Amino acid sequence: MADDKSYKTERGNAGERHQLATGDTQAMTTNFGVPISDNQNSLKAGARGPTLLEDFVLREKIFHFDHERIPERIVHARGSAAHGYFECTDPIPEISRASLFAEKGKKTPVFTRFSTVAGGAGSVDTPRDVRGFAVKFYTDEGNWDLVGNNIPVFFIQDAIKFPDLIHSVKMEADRAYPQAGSAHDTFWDFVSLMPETLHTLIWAMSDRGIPRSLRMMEGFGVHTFKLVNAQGEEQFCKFHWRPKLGTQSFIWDESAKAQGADNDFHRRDLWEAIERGDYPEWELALQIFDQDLADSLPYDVLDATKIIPEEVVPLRVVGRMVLDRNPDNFFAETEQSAFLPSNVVPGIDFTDDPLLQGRLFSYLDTQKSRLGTTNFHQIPVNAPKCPFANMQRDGMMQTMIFKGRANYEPNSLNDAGEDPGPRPVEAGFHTAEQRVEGKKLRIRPESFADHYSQPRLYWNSVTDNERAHIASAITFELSKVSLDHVRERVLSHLRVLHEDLGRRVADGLGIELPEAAEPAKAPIDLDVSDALSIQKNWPATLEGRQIAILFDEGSSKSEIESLKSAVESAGGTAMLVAPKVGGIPLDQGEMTADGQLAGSPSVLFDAVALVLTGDAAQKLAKNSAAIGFVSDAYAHLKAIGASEGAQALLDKAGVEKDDGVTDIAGLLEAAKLRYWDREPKLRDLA
Ligand code: HDE
Repeated sequence: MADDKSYKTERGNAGERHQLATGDTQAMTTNFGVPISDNQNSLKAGARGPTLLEDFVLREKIFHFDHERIPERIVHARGSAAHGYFECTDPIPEISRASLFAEKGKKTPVFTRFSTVAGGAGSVDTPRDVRGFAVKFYTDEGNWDLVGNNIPVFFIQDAIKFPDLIHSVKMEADRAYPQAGSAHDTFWDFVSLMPETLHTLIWAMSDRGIPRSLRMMEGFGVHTFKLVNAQGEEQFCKFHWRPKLGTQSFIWDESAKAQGADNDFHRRDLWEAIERGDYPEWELALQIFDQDLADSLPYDVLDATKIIPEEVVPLRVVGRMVLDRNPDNFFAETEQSAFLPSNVVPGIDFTDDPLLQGRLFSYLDTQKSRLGTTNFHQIPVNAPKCPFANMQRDGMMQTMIFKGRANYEPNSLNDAGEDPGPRPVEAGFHTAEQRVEGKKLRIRPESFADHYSQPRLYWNSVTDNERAHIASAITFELSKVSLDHVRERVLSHLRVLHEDLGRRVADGLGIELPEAAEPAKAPIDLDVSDALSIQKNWPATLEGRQIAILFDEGSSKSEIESLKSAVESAGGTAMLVAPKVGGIPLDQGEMTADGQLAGSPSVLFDAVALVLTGDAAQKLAKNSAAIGFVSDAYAHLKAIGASEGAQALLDKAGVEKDDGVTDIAGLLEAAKLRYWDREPKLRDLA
């Protein structure tokens, strides 16, 4: 066989060549700017011969590819982010001199990343987990990173326990499963040995652990921080993000099925909302209080396992965050973004919360192993948008070219007419003054000892249905635990938290309720806080909701079109679903669908409409995807609006009439809610 013959495809075996001049910005080049003439074939000795080491085009391309991945975050590896702005709506210069709070209407750019905690970067979006809620404010006095979660408390009180907590929840060390889930021995072993985890645990086991959308989650700074004004006066502060769309959640079966239907459910939802101009929005609200108030509370404000109920210290809304731009490049921006709780600006300061103090070290440190260089602050997403200058020099991947000799401070090079470089300024960051004295001790303060009162407060504050979800979630997770003594120890704590919870989980598992644990400090009953419940505060709105309209041959075109436009004018989105996506003949003309029935199950939507003729419904009553579409919508407590013809499908799916099951006209109202009362008819809850 001749070794210099090549075959010709339509475009030629060298792929498409463009008539571009060398140096044109569209010309493909190597990383060093050498124009590339052929991006299809490596350089060989003869057409079928060995590839030559000399091929710098091939070697550079493969070399770069081989090193494309960087270590994923040890926690919060899976995340999605967007750009936007913070707008101050109620300035608070008397409380904080932070520039973003200075004037009404002032806008500060932000980059916000949401994440799950336990799963790897390629894991799914909807497991039961805490969600990260990290906001980088590019203020004009430097970057402030508010690195929070969607749950206002944390599992542990002291940073020294963090590696243990995370080791226990991540996939088990020998078998490398489960991925992205807490329903396994090691996690429950750890939490049962550390009752301080109980408060966050009950939040995570509630519907807070399965948010419907990243756009429908609250966010919390978790720790108590300090705000400092220009006179140096300080107050304590807890930060809250409140979603404009209200806090909404899945129910467990739905979130588990959403995972199968769409791994990227939350990521896609965020991306698409921003692309269609439906910008997610949150209010920033502050709980501001002083030392006297802190001293009056029956818990310690430095303990990150405690909230201060809104009823005790009300929220003051100071601004809003709008996310209005998707990243241009996931890796460059979302993956390389580095959030550091140690990034504070003048006007914001830390407290002695021992969890926060540990975080101040960890986040800077982790960037070196993740991004590989101390110069990670020069990556565009991490760089401040205000000028920055100091005497730090060199290091791997240095991109800044410093001029002159001034790389130390103080210097007197200006006396010789040279540029002396940056100097510290009086208006710079001053740490809030605080008297510190005491013995060096490796202990927990006694004021951190009560681990049961606040989880009991949570249990007492939510609705009956939410309580049933909590008890069922714990029952489910413990059913996956294989070690009897671990289950028993969990139950012994749940009994102290609330006898009812312990009993319901024991019943759900079918095991005896063990002796109650002996708390270090006896719990007290705190006043119920309605703000803690999702269901008590569920917004009756179509805004942000996705409605599926299932149709088939012969469906009424006008009914579909008028429903779609009514949903959209109420701020929702409507997606057309049919057995086939191509043109489907209707009563008049034809229509294409946005999604095929088998690939668009109802878990992807908040409510469903069935615009079907009697014949179509008869046919679909024999189609498992159609039956599942309806029976899942019903089981997930969603509104179902059905045309008269759809009855055969409703019957087959076992749908019984209730407030959430209406005709098409009634759906617009019904779709604003979920039907919690339906649930006890459908499944056994603990
Ligand atoms: Fe984190 N955490 N964390 N964490 N955390 C990280 O930093 C850590 C804690 C949170 O979207 C890591 O850059 C310690 C509380 C979010 O990039 C790491 C302790 C809260 C994100 C780290 C905590 C959080 C992280 C991994 C106990 C809520 C994702 C990658 C002392 C207030 C940020 C990274 C993003 C990420 C350490 C506890 C929230 C390893 C040691 C409490 C939202 O540095």
